[in-house]
Amino acid sequence: MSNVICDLLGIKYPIFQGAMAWIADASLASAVSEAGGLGIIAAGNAPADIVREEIRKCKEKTDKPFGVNIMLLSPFVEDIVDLVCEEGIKVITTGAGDPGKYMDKFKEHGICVIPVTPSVAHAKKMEKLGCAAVIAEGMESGGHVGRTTTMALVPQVVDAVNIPVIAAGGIADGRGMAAGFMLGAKAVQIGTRFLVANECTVHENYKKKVLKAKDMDTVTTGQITGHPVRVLKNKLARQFAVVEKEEGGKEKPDLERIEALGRGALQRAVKEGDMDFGSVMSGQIAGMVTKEQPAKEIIEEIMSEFTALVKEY
Ligand code: TUI
Repeated sequence: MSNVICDLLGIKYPIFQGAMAWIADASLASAVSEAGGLGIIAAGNAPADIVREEIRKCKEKTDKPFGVNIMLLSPFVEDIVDLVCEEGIKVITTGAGDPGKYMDKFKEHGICVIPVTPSVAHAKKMEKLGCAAVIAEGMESGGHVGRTTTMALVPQVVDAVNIPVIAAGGIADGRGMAAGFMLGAKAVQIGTRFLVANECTVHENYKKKVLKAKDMDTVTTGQITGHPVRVLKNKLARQFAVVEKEEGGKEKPDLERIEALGRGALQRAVKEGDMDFGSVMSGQIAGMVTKEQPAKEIIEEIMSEFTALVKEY
């Protein structure tokens, strides 16, 4: 079966692995790429040396295409842009901003740029910049989120642009994938389900918390900073709620006090397994993620459910 995203990127299945900061490393990305999806290494806010090491490891583990996600709020963004060019990365996704400043450089290096987009206006801008496709990510996702749901965002972005759209946010099985395609997407991006892949190196406590989570267990923190982040409820999330309420009631909220709560919190959860005061980023679909499996099994299960629902894609 032919699919525009598979043809563009040279992959077997139109499934991207979500680029989870400090989590999506060479181990997970190479397993997803080996299984026929697009594995993506998350640069997050890691320095270039760490990301370079993951890129090199990934090249050793697979000869299939894989991508790198550039988180545009990273203090190391310029170094990461140089790095992906030097390393000959063929496809990058971007998150949390506008990659416009770097487009000439990406084009010079023949890199296919696929930004995450939270809105129609942003998606149109990305098309004008010469991006190959966009990932329309609904607020069901884990981590840094926009304000519109996947159900409402995807068809509006599909209608607004002429480049292919990848649906993300709240997708974890073949039904979600089929729904994305019904809305006009040509591929899907899945994060939360890959958190519990065998090859995912996130702390065991993190995996357990995702596996135990129910439908109502996520909240967004940091709303008033303009960078809301979806996480599983814990003591840190409650602290955020208290501090945000206090600061929200002031004429001049101390946003630094809120930013400070989040600083280093993702690594605390991912590396140390601190489920009380770590930031346990996860999508709303966590309640449906109930077993740890190899990435290949996850992809094959999703594809077999999807193809049974949609005979042609
Ligand atoms: O980037 C993500 N998810 C992330 S990044 C991350 S690391 C982080 N940690 C703490 C605070 C902030 C980030 C954890 N999760 N997803 C992609 C995404 N991009 N979601 C939303 C957006 C987005 C938002 C605004 C993309 C573009 C955008 O444009 C605004 C503008 O006007 O440029």
